[in-house]
Amino acid sequence: MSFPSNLSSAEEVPDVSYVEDVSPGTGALPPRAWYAQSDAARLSLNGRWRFRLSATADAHDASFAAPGHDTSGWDEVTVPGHWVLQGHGTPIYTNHLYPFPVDPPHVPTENPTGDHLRAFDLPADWPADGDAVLRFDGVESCAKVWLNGEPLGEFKGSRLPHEFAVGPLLKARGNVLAVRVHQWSSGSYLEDQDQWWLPGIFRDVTLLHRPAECAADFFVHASYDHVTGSGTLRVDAEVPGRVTVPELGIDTATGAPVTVPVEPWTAETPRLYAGVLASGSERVELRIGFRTVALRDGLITVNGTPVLFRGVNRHEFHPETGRALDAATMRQDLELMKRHNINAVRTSHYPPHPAFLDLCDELGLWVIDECDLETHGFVEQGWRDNPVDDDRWTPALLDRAARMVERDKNHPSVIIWSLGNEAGTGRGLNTMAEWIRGRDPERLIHYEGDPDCRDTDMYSRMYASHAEVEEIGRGLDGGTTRRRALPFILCEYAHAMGNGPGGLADYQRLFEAHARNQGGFVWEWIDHGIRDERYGYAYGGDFGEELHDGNFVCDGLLFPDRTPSPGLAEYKKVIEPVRIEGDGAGGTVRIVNGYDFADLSHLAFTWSYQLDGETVAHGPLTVPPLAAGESAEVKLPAPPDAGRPGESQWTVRAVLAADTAWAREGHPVAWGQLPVAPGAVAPAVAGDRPVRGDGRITLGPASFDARTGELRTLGPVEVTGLRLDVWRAPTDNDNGAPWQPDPRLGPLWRELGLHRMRHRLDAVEAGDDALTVRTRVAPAGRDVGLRTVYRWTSDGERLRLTVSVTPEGRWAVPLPRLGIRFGLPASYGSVRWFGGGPGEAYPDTRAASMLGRWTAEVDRLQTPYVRPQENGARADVRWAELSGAEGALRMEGDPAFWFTARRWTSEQLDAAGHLTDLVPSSETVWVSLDHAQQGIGSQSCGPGVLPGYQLMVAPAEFSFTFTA
Ligand code: IPT
Repeated sequence: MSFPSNLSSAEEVPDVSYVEDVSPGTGALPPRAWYAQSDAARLSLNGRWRFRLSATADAHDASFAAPGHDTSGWDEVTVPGHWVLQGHGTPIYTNHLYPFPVDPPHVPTENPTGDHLRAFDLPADWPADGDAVLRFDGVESCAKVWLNGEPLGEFKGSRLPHEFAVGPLLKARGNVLAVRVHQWSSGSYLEDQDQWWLPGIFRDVTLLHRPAECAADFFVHASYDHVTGSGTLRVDAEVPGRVTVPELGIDTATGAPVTVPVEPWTAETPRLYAGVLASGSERVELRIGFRTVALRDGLITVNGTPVLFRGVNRHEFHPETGRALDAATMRQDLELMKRHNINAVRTSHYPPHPAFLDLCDELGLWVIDECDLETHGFVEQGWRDNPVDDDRWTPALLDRAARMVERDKNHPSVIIWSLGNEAGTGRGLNTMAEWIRGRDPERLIHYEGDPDCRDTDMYSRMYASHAEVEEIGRGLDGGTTRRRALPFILCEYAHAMGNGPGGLADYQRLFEAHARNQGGFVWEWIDHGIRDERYGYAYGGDFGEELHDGNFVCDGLLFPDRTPSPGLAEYKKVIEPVRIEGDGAGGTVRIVNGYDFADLSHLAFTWSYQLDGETVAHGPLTVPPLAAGESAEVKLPAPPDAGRPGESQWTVRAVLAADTAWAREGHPVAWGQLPVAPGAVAPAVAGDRPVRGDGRITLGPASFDARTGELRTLGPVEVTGLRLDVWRAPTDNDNGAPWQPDPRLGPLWRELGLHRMRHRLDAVEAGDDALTVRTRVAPAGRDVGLRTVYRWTSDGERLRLTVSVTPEGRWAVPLPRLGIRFGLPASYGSVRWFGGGPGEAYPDTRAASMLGRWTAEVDRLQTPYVRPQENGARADVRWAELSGAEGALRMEGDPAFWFTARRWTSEQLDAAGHLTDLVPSSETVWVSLDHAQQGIGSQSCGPGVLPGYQLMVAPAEFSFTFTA
């Protein structure tokens, strides 16, 4: 923190009553449409600004705003940016708790306040006539602004634009813009979103020339009549002018509707027409998308067709710059979404940078634009004193609604306005909805917090269980009469915290089976881990916060650096817009076009044929350009294996036939595998006899400790610690959320002692044809146990292990995993396998796991969850080979198994709080061959693991064959 050196006694305590005033502010211009392209001059004021941080709102008077103020003791920050990410103070993470006493509208005296100063000259060609406005696109949470020493006003509403008229104050040279930003204000009570508290001028600051007859505000109405195929354009403008769309031959007055044949805009076919609004002396470029949004027969329709949302919730986040995002990052987010078959985004929980919506128009995404409003912390007091139910706050709420709608109303991608998130219920919300409906009856309204749907056009929920989604889909959920007639969406589901989310495919089936269920939005797009030297990525508590919610802020489908997590690969597969199904032996494949609008002409299809995972033939597949919703049985070629033995299958893929704005030709969109013939039954591994001698028992290629029965060597390879394993480092979803009714398995497992199982040796029996080791595996202090018998056989070359597990006692919880674990020398670092891949999979996250031959280094098998936890299993592995100094060790499963290998143990993984705590062993690679795994679910916020994916304790037997 830097304190000023020039505090003079002449300074007076400034009046900062506006900070706690519930009003939205004073002095700003009325909100209007935001647009990027106009021929009016503009000057970006982004860049380095002089900066002084004070501990309280009233530490300094306004003298700093006057030109000539001595800032020699000041620091500098980058605008857009947050000062807490630039070495001044620290971020705070809370989910819903206010990090200050709840006493609305008061805020603490300790109120970090950043004075920002920026001097600028007008460019030489700045027009001499006309006016100018100064625009702030986002400042958290309250700012007071001066230009050349003159106060312009003050405002709240962090993620909304504010403009001030500044024309008469501007000078050609030596302008001084002063902005005082307070971290806490009455506005903070309305901005209790689950995210980091990050004060600062975090979006652009721009000076805009306003020519004498400028476009001012305008509203583009562009509807589409799906019956006639025509579009109607009407641009209402505050200042009259002309609207031209050359491609459509349109040249009309503002306010006058024109109807012409057009191609409609949809998220799948984002057809935009370039137009110009010319009013007086300004020309604004328009990008017009014709589309009509309506509630029809109880469904959300666009251009007459119901849509299915395959959505995500997107917070604005960058690991270094917080909510200050550059254009490249915004585009990257959207390209990644499109490449992963995502078609919708909810701008949780505030309007995004406006340029993001331009990109949504261009690339094609359905957008729920959400207002900057959340009062979640009031839930702690049963919603008493909730600002949304207190008329004194209503002007602030209406101001926020208007700033969102006016700014974003010209985007075809925005089809739904959302009043906000988690704000309870109240008259203020009703008033917002009423105003929005009056201003823009051509879009629908969303809000999740009112189960009676008084203000909304859809019934929306978060984290409803599969069973409840099914009930809602069938219309059996009851509710108010109004609600019963409404479509349903899950505005949040599938909490993507850590490993997971599980159960996505099961949700998707329910969305596709019931028309009322119009899809959902996964929570959430990206982990909000802050880049940090000590922790790699920091989360709540890492900055010493008094109140915090730990790594609940890392719950995205992307890691903080925007690398896709396995959850995103899974989501892509589950929501793929083309289904490729069938029984491979039948000679055909069924192709279902699951798009709502597009036909399949933009895709190319291929087939390939695998024998034991290896592709032996491939070629193009001709698929008719099916219209949306249509399907066809397509003939496959004759199987190319001509009766060769082995496991065989078809893999059919749909890829982009040509480059698009978001991916190149050949980009994979959908795939399916059709099994043809199962693999051969493994031959018996028997005949050899165990031989005792010199403290060892040898059996075929292996040697064992004669006393303990432990495997010591397998051919030339040393093996350590091979034994039954039931523990996994609990995932965030295992640990569960306290508000969920399901048992929280992580804590229960620990209480039971599954992380400290003891292995009692009962017998080592060297028989005629097998070495049998009898044990009982159980935790101290409990009477439950697993009788475990290891039976080793060999044919002289290969070694086979059969593990038989018999539970004893009453097991009330599922197991984390059931399998064996052992250590190999560290050189065993390369893996080849035939099974599911290339990525991680668990019982309820395995849709994206493709059967084939894969290779990877052990280090690359790890999934870097920001808080370390169980990860990295590969599903359905028939065999795996680990290569090291002594050659390859092959492991075949009977049946197929889950394969995991890592350079630390599950216990070390469990003990780590951050990735930087994981230190690879220089001696051992730990290998887990699991017969079964507990599913993942999404109980870190939502429902737990569905019954079908639970690893219930029951007798089990499984075998592995080793060859070294
Ligand atoms: C829900 C919130 O809307 C969202 O912002 C986020 O906090 C999410 O949960 C969890 O990460 S509210 C929750 C109490 C259901």
